[in-house]
Amino acid sequence: MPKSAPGTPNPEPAIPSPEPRIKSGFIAVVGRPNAGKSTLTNALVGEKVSIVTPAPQTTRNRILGVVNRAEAQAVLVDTPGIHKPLSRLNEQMMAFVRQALEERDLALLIVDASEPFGKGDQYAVELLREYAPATLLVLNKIDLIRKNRLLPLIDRYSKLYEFKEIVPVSALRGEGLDELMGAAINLLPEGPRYFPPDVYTDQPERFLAGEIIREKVIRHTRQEMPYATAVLMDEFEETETITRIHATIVVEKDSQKPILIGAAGARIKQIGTEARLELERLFPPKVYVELLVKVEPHWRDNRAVVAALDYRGEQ
Ligand SMILES: Nc1nc2c(ncn2[C@@H]2O[C@H](COP(=O)(O)OP(=O)(O)O)[C@@H](O)[C@H]2O)c(=O)[nH]1
Ligand SMILES: [Mg+2]
Repeated sequence: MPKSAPGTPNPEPAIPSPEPRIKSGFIAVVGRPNAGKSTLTNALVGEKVSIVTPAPQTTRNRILGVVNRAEAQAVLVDTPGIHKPLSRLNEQMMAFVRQALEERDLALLIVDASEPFGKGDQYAVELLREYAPATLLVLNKIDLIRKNRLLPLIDRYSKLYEFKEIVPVSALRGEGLDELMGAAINLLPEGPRYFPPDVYTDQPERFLAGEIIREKVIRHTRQEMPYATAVLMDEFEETETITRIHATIVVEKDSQKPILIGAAGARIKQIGTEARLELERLFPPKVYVELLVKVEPHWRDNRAVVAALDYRGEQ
């Protein structure tokens, strides 16, 4: 606050005091593929910020979801599953995980408690050790198991890392989430609100729209063509009455094109319809979706295609 010279009456009324200090910070949400990181992020935010499918490697980016409270703001950073990178796409996905771990105030290690501890879990802990953040261990999917199966897991993880707390949850059913958020906020430093209180993600609308299309593609094709698609947004035009979306679904092989298109175009039509219905909730009142399919061999190693998937790199 500016000081006035001694004896001079202050001509201005007091400057409104700054917002009271709140707890705030960035929380890296990390773990093996399919542990439930995106489901948990969405459940904590209360909005769908990150797409979810039963297929591994659904999340390819660093997805921000903001939890706003009167006394706190937690910026959750959902990340791709921790895995050994084998392609350029995978390398970029792991770079997002590392960046989230580097920039965090706190980390959540999400574990699928219904799966036995494996190599992948060991790898996830090793990565955590490299960055050594304050971390909560989140044992997810407790709806699938008996409580007594948690103890051996807790025992195992406690020996591998010094977790601040261990919180069992079911992201799907919304169990344990208040306890988790309470524990997380407790561990956050005091700080500013990084986002206005009505903002719940930093993703541009056109990127969100592309992600929703990609979710429907994966859901309809994951058995026949795992990990093989990218969605490129060719056009995203919003007017008062309609949002027009033209997107290209990129596949790797000629043989995948008919799988995606389906008999007499039935499958691509179904994907388009499901995407449109969900998109119309985000961009009311009406959305028009046109989908093209393009074969791009080895796109996962194509620098230009992979770069186009990262909206933060877009000009
Ligand atoms: N039963 C059960 N399934 C869950 C839970 N959380 C996530 N899932 C499912 O696990 C799969 C992977 O979830 P997702 O959030 O995409 O995992 P991510 O790869 O870690 O982001 C999806 O089919 C989810 O519906 C949970 O608490 N209970
Ligand atoms: Mg995910």
